[in-house]
Amino acid sequence: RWAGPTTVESRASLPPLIQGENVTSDLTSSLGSFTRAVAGRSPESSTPLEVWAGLSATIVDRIAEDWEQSALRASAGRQQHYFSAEFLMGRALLNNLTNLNLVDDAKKAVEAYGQNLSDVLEAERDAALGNGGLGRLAACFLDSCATLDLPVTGYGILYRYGLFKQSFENGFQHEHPDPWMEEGYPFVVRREEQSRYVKFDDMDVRAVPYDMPITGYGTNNVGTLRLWKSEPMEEFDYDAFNSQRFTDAIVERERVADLCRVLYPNDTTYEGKVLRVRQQYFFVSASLQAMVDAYVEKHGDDLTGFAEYNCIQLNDTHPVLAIPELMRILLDDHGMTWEDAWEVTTRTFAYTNHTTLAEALETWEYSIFQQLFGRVLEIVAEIDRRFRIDMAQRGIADHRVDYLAPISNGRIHMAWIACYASFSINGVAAIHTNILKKDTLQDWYQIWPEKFNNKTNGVTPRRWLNQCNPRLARLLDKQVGSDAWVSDLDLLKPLAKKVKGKRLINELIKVKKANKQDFADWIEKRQGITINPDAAFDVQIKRLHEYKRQLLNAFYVLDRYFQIKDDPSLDVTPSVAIFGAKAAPGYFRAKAIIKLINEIAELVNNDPEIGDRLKVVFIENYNVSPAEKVIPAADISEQISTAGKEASGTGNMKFMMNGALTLGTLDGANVEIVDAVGENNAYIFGAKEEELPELMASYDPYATMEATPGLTRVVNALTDGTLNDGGSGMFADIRRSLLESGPDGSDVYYVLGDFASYREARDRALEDYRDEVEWARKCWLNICASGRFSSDRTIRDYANEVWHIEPIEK
Ligand code: 4GP
Repeated sequence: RWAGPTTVESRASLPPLIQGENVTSDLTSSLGSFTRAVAGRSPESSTPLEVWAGLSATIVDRIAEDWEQSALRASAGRQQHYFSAEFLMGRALLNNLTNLNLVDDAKKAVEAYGQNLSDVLEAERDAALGNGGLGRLAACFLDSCATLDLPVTGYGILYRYGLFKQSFENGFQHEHPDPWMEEGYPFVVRREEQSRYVKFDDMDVRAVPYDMPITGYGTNNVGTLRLWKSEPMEEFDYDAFNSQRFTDAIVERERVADLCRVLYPNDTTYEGKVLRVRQQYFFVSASLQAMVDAYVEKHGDDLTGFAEYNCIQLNDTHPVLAIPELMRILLDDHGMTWEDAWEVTTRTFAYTNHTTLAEALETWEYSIFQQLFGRVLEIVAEIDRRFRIDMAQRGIADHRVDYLAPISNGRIHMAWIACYASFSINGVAAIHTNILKKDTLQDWYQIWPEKFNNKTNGVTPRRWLNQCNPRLARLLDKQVGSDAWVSDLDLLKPLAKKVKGKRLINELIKVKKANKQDFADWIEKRQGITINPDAAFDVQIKRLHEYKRQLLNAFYVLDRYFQIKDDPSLDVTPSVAIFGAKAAPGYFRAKAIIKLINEIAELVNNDPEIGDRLKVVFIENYNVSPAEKVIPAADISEQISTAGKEASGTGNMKFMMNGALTLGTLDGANVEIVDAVGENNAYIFGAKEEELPELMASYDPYATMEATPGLTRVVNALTDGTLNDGGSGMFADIRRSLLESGPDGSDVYYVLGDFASYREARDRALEDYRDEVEWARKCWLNICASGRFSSDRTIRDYANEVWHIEPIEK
């Protein structure tokens, strides 16, 4: 097993947050007790997973009282509630140990039983309750809220199966269920007494909350993520069971359990869509009931003041049903008038959009609402009726009103409901918010410019620097003189002036080298691939989507392969192209690109003539934990989406923080990264967002391919027998998508158009990489300029400008 140092080192110089007579011996004895209780045997003979469970329970035991107190204090004033269908949390134990500064004590405690902390930490499964971007963002946000002592609670769903596990079979992606908490998960606590009932027209279910403590760094404030689980109203039909109708007795149970079974069930079928809408309603209804009950308990049954004390952020459109549901609760359960209820509702909700792709905005068939909840549909219809009157009074043309109405063409438009009812609408990077204003949400912007604001994303420097890159963290401690930068990343800014320091830069080089060696060891053990740690690690990790253009990256690799084949003595900077990506199970072309990259890896990695000059690694089952391994080891950060398509990106920020240089288009937060670090410290290429409409109007992909040296050979390799798609026709489909005209062809993501400029920029980066010291200087400047991309900054902005909440008094 890999036992590299990146997972277990901490800075012993800091006093442990939890004071005690003797932290280590306390911890050792609790670890012994909890492990024995979990495993039913001595810690010495327990498995690493059992010791993990014991240690995790020990941590929950330690923070229990702080958690209780924090919840009490938070409920005293105005609170913020973060509604999200996804929370991509990753592992919890090391994060909590680091926040509580207990890593060293835990190491000793575990060793006292002859176990190894590294193995114990590696035994934990990722809580992958999210697909990617917006789910991981939600997880970073919770970390920042806890660290900043803000009264914020997250609400979501306790999926039994998180994001599918990915395996490669013959280079093809296969999906497998991920029963992440089947073997026990101490970081969620069932709160039976807080259960609520959620009513659908065709079934009633019990919603039982499982609360997860969210520790912050350097604070005893502990926040909460509340994940709802669906359970039947009654355990099972006893009569049916008694009369030997066993199946009947459990069918209803299973139907209810289905509700929370998987993250994003396949919604290409009608049944899948019904299930998804059911999930969405389930968690927002339960969450709102709990919030309203808490309000009534404190302030009495008059709910007109609800929005003074509560604000809800809608993480994309998935929780938008909360809008009609709050209306329903206020009207039906609390007897408010429509006007009063609408006033409360429109002062409660704020909406974050995460995509510029209009086709990604959720709409649902009217009939789904009819089937699931007639009353909610009635309320949506009334919102729609009043919306139309409201718009007519504002003099908005009929066809526009029709387009923007909550109900049109037999569908319910979730984003339009969100835009109408929310007091704040934000994008997630400056360029994205501008695109929303001028394009995706332009009508709304014209009517309500004051609702629009930008909140550029951020990532938590706790997990994404302090925890995943302890070597760099120690170097920063030394330079700052303390660990204060961990909760105030702007403290790195003045360090930029040290960029000429030879000793410092040499230390940085050493840190990166050691991280790369760790990654090389890890991937060798995990997937049996040997890579040279001195080669440039060029990394693209993110969901597989055509707009993210993994294909462009793959084409570069193939082109370089052919160049070396043409001239076997070609002197190029050795590099490793590292990929990590999952494709949505029903997204054929994304899966084709995965197969393609795996085929290219086969071709390149097994050709002795290529040697160390070029290698391709595809990290199987990419998730939060593998990201923590590869990001600290990266030299080049691939952020190469078609300009205007990536709302923000957050991986780009994690790489920057860890001293990798961005190779990217002027898209999403790349724009702000370049602004922060300067053009000379990043590699920018490709068509700009404002240029693309004109370029696309006269774009001829075929002619572009032919005019770009080497490109025809690369594209032809898809179908000329160089690469084998196993008879699936996948590679021919990719080729068609680039070269054929028509709505599904024409290279809409401009892969061929940007190829030449991408190749030039990547070549230049690899050339520059040869000058180790100059390269490291650029890395240092990136690290020092990354403060703007801490999620602490983002959360402060939300707290001050949207949520209007204050840190809780301690
Ligand atoms: C993602 C965006 O694609 C990404 O650019 C952004 O950084 C992230 O949200 C967080 O804001 N969108 C999604 C999604 O995850 O499901 O639309």
